[in-house]
Amino acid sequence: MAYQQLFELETYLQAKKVQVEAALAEAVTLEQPASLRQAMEYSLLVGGKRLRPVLCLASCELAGGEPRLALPTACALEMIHTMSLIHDDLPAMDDDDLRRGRPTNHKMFGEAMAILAGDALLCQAFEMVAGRSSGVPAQRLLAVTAELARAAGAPGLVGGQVVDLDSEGKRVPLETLEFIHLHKTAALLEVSVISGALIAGAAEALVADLRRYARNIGLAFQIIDDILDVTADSATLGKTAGKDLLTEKSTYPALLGLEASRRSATQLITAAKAALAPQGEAARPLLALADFITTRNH
Ligand code: GRG
Repeated sequence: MAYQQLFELETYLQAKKVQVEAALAEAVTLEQPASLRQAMEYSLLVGGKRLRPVLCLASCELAGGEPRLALPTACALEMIHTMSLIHDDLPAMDDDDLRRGRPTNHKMFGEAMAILAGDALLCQAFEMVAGRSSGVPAQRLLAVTAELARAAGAPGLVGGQVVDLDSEGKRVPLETLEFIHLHKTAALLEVSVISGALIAGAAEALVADLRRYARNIGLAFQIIDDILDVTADSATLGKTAGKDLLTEKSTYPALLGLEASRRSATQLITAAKAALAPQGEAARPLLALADFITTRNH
């Protein structure tokens, strides 16, 4: 990527991230129980690249919408993502002590509170869309709600996580691995992109192009995540590195090797960018975000 483009992306990402962080800081309005609020905000407010909300805002903009109107949905996406990380880190699942450079939620507040803080964030996500998105036509919010529920639930993250857990300690075929990645990771990235466009009232053809873009970046994102688990250290990742090898997880690097995995990720990003070719210059932020996925180091 040219220096100028990289610089612009950093400025763009930073500006959007600041907007999202400000909205998230005000989102949890719960007063009692204070302990629950503390556990929710602990995981929601510190750290994270905020990639999903930024994708949502960028896609809303591309579709000609006002990003301000997509901000509650952007927060909802980060809430669902955060709750999935809290639950993923639990002893019953990946059993991790470190997340976003800090002790995991259950290490800080105990397992019961971590489960409940995750539950509360999931429910609040739907409230953000259905109850705090003034100015957006109800029909569009209904479509976003349905997409979000599918992406988070059994046909998305939950289903992907079930197959992921079931695959531990086994060598699964590439199709199973792709199923896991598409459900556990790509589904939420897909709805991040699609929801922004739906809020803007995008035409079906654009939604279809964005879906193709999103599925490709989603799969590439998880492949890069697998690669970083092998090549980066815990301090850079903010979570325990080398965990996949330790738990004998099937990953792209384990099945294909590092070089072939990198090639796969690059091909997917190329396909993602091709899907947005009809949008011309207006797609630049989403194209730059696609590049960011392969060049990121954490
Ligand atoms: C959603 C109802 C519901 C339940 C959750 C636990 C679970 C079911 C699913 C696990 C999903 C999971 C943890 C997938 C991994 C996705 C992934 C690559 C996360 C890392 O995302 P980054 O790098 O993290 O964007 P930051 O910290 O930057 O936000």
